[in-house]
Amino acid sequence: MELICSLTSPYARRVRALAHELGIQDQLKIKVVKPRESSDYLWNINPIGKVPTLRLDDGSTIFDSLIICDYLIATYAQDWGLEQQTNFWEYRTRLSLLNQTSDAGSQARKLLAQEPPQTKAADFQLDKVHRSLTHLETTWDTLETELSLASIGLACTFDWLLDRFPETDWAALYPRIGRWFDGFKTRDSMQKTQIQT
Ligand SMILES: N[C@@H](CCC(=O)N[C@@H](CS)C(=O)NCC(=O)O)C(=O)O
Repeated sequence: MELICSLTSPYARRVRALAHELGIQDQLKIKVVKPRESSDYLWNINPIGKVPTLRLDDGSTIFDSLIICDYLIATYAQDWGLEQQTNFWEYRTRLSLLNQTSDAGSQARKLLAQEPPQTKAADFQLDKVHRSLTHLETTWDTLETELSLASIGLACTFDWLLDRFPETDWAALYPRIGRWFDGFKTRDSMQKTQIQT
């Protein structure tokens, strides 16, 4: 199967890191595209044109990142990451929150890149990121002991924020997440999927 992705996307990194955790990274052929440029290859198989997109060997396609991860877990390691989840809906909501935190961060970047920078609108998006990290920092009881799609998702999102907003001291603002991330980032799955800038 082929993972169509960019090497800067926190969403695609989540899939790549999960593949490492499941030990199936060699089964994913990585095809790098630039989703913001015209790409018939991507657009023909994913009308929304976003990465990551997974193309299966039978030609069918799966997107977005959470669905791709669900597919990989269901196919290769049913129940992986669920063992510590006492509340399934809380877990799924956390996954969605992490996705939307990346959405808000990415929206803020786009607004700041405009000429002139749309700082007020960007701050509105960044406030969402801060509220989300505060929520995760204060409510995620099993963060330090958990290995799940949610912890991979937080690591990928947090690392992306560190990279894209270096002027913010994220680890000082969110010390619990910062301490946890210092350990989590040494995992093979994180080391082998570092974001390329
Ligand atoms: N909800 C999607 C978000 C994916 C996403 O926004 N990917 C960005 C790259 S980081 C993209 O492809 N952007 C191109 C576009 O917006 O057209 C997922 O989880 O896969």
